[in-house]
Amino acid sequence: MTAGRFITLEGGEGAGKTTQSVLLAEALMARGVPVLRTREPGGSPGAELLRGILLGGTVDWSARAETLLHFAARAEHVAKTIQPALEAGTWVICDRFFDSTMAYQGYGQGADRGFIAEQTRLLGVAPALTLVLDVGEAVAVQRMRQRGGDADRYERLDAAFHDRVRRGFREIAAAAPERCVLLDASGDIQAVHTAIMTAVWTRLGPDQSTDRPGLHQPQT
Ligand code: T5A
Repeated sequence: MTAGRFITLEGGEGAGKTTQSVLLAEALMARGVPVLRTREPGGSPGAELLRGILLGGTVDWSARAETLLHFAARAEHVAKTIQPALEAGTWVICDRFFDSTMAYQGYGQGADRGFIAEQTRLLGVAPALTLVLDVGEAVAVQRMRQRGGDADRYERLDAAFHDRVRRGFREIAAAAPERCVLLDASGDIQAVHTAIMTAVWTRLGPDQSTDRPGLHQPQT
């Protein structure tokens, strides 16, 4: 049994992560790759409980407590969902992971970034590839409007917060080029999907390693 591959999608609100994770999963499955799509916060029963607290609650958490709640949810998600899938040879596509904690709690809310980096190290699991979807504020606002629904605790924060989050993601991507690909996600859905398939093929295609399921060159 070959180990699966772990891919995360990151970026600010309305960047198109959910839309693109669905398309990526479909494209990989069409090539015969077993795929599990999941998300954070959440992705396992315990982590989904914490998601409700983090997104819907009214508590004004200290930045460090909020960081640890995200890492508690993540530890549960890794143990119950991500690790077993990878060990079974399934590719895991995750909508947000530890970079979101660095961007939102670290850059956005002012939590100690060294503390977040240490929690990240202690987690002991890292994606093989992180696709960081980048869009400007005007596009993000328009897409959020289009998506509809009630705004969660983070979506209600002001433009300056979301600007810090965006800067955070760009700096995270620049500091880890071996893992991250920063993509301009302001184009149409198909254009962004094509850029994602190119990144996945380039980073995780068959020439890059011998211990993964076959990934055939994308036609998109
Ligand atoms: N959080 C999370 C933290 O603070 N710390 C953490 O550690 C973690 C893990 C999660 C919140 O939690 C915070 C960050 C978040 O605020 P969520 O509900 O999971 O909340 O929110 P998001 O991940 O931000 O999901 P969104 O739906 O807001 O954004 P997506 O998934 O990036 O966007 P998507 O795909 O839903 O698209 C939005 C709309 O735009 C359209 C879609 O059809 C949809 O209507 N769209 C496009 N339109 C035109 N062109 C394109 N290229 C388009 N792509 C999508």
